[in-house]
Amino acid sequence: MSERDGTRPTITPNDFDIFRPLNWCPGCGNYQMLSAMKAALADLGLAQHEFAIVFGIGQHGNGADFIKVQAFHALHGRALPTATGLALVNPDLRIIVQSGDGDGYGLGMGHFVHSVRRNIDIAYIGHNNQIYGLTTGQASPTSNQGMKTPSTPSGVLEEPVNPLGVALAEGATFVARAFAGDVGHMTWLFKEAISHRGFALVDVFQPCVTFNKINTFKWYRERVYKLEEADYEPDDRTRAFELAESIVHIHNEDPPEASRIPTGIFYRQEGVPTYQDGVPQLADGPLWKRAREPRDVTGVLRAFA
Ligand SMILES: Cc1ncc(C[n+]2csc(CCOP(=O)(O)OP(=O)(O)O)c2C)c(N)n1
Ligand code: SF4
Repeated sequence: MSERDGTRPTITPNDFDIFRPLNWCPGCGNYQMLSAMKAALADLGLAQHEFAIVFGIGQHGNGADFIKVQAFHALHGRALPTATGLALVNPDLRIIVQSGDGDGYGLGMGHFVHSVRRNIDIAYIGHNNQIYGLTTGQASPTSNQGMKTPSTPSGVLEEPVNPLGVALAEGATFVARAFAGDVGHMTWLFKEAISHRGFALVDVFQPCVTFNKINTFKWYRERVYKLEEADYEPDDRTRAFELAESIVHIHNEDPPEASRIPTGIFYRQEGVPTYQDGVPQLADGPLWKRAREPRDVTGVLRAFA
């Protein structure tokens, strides 16, 4: 079977395997996220040349070495600008970004805000372990208020960043949250986000079993519930914002019944033009297809000699 004769090859999650040792700690939530991504890509039937994944810097970013796809490991906090470049050169590619809470909502927060308001066609997967994993456990922008870490020995002073609220405020057209302990649900959300036209956020609570001893699998499991099972329709931005806002004020010591965490699709809006749709330079097709003739740039170079 081949795409040339009109059929598509069957793709399985194992097609994305790389046979090299993974260096995440045993039990890290990143493993489930990797499995869910492979399952989502296989279910979508995307051939490897049809998409690319850009990773940030952090434990999550090591995923670039653990999945057989066109993967890029961007500078710290710069996964989105790198992905935006790819998306503009080849709008036919499906672009996925995987970034950590420190990488994406700290150093990369400016890029996050502007990518959302552009509605650039990118699926953004946040590895939100509420801690800096790679640099051994400092507080991150999403660490809960009061949390004691090596960088905040008397407790985090400020309220955490609200990635879903920021995305909604900036006009995001797909906003969702997943829990790494539920691979089936997470796979479905990844598929929905990758299929969505426009900026799609899936913020994933991904336990760091080594440096975050508070927001553990057990801690999340006692609190998460699914919006699809709670008679919730993701079509009202104000309601979605209220829901996103309710989670920010959770304190780690709050009992499970007082700190319910919704997962699923908070908000979805179809049919909004993407950034790529409006870029005049793309009106005649992808840039890479038009750059066929070698160009003489010696004159330009001479100007800088
Ligand atoms: C410009 C710059 N500043 C700081 C660092 C150090 N650094 C590397 S990863 C990281 C935090 C990663 O945290 P997060 O994004 O939450 O990823 P995780 O490791 O938890 O997956 C930091 C501060 C760096 N590599 N580059
Ligand atoms: S330090 Fe935390 S985020 Fe990094 S691999 Fe270990 S468990 Fe995962």
